[in-house]
Amino acid sequence: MTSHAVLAIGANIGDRLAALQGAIDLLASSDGVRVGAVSHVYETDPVGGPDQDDFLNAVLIVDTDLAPQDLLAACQAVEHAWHRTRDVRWGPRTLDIDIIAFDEVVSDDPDLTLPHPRAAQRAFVCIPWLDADPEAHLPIDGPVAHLLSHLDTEGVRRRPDLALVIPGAVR
Ligand code: A4P
Ligand code: MG
Repeated sequence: MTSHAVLAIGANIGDRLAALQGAIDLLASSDGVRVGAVSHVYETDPVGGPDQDDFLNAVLIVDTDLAPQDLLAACQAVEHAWHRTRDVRWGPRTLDIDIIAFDEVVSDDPDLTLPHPRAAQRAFVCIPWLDADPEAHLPIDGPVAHLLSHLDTEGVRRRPDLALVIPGAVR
């Protein structure tokens, strides 16, 4: 059975655009994962954590034959490939991949909480998600466009000079 998942990707160390594009390339080549849509790229003020550099953030829509835990494992393998270390919660990272939503699954499992518990409060997730899917909605919380109307969007700036591509897609 094919499921529909929403992934948020972010980086704030090193070559941030290369990390985001690398995430897309590696996910697209992962068994059971097809990247269907990708958002614009945004430069974003860091939210939470220590004093740190700005992030680049984007959102991907994927179709997958994997179970949620297996998709998380695939995402973590891609993070690992980018030498992601986990030193400080919410701290700087070469690449972070979060599963924002997986079909209509709702789970409070700390290893994979669905939908992502902070997605509805984060403009750096909601703005790119609407690029990739203008009809986006979160299980429980509802339409993302409505959620976004209540969020401070000042720290999220589109980078029209940067773009991400889906491997093999005709542009
Ligand atoms: N986990 C539970 N649910 C999920 C899920 N839906 N997706 C578990 C992915 N992972 C999930 O994640 C910690 C644990 O969360 C994992 O072991 C997984 O089993 P992590 O990636 O190791 O650590 P983290 O990313 O530091 O923590 P967390 O809680 O995912 O952080 P957030 O809330 O994602 O915040 N500011 C800007 N501007 N842009 C950003 O991208 N990101 C963060 C990270 C903070 N501030 C930011 C940004
Ligand atoms: Mg994370």
